[in-house]
Amino acid sequence: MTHYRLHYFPESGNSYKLALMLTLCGETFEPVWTDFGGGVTRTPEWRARVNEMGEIPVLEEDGQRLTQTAPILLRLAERYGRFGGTTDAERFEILRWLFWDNHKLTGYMATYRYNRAFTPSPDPAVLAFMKRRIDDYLGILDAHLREQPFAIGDKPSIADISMMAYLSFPRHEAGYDLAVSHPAIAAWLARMAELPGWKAPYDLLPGQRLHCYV
Ligand SMILES: N[C@@H](CCC(=O)N[C@@H](CS)C(=O)NCC(=O)O)C(=O)O
Repeated sequence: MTHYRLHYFPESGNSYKLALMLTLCGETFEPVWTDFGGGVTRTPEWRARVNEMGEIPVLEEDGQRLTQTAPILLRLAERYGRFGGTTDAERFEILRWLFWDNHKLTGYMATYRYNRAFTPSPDPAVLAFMKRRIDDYLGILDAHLREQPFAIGDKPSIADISMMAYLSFPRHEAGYDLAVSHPAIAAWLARMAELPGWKAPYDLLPGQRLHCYV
């Protein structure tokens, strides 16, 4: 049986992607709370010892350290035979949405939410720039989900797990009331929350939290 250790901090949606995937696959993991707010991931020691890319999350599998959620999700999907699609066409679609999520939706939403909620005086111009981008991405995702229940059709996949992560935190953090602004996304999040074993981010990622300014 694989022993998983997840290096995380509670506000990290990227960590939630892996915690949720493991949980939905019936696995447990040892939580390794990391002082992201205190800057530990910026230290040369942490980068040398844990992740040269300076990023959370890191998933240890029996001591082997893995980083980057997309390839990790693909690996877990293959290992557990869950959420990975069954045809070449589905696997292509999963990759397509995973890349889009990493580059666009998560890429901007994670930075926007962190700046907006967890830094003391964010630059309003920077926030406005990022929000314009996110509004576009949420519109794209909402339109996609008006046509189908999940990212790649009628079954949930790791593309859904990846894209939903940052949209699953309490709404005051990013400031979007998705039920009002993007109802197809809100309905999709509700469908995902019905999966057996589903848990909300702060229930899966315990420990000391960052100060929230909003
Ligand atoms: N593409 C990476 C993104 C990881 C990431 O950006 N993590 C954030 C915390 S949730 C981080 O460590 N950011 C540090 C930085 O950008 O300097 C993944 O999917 O694992």
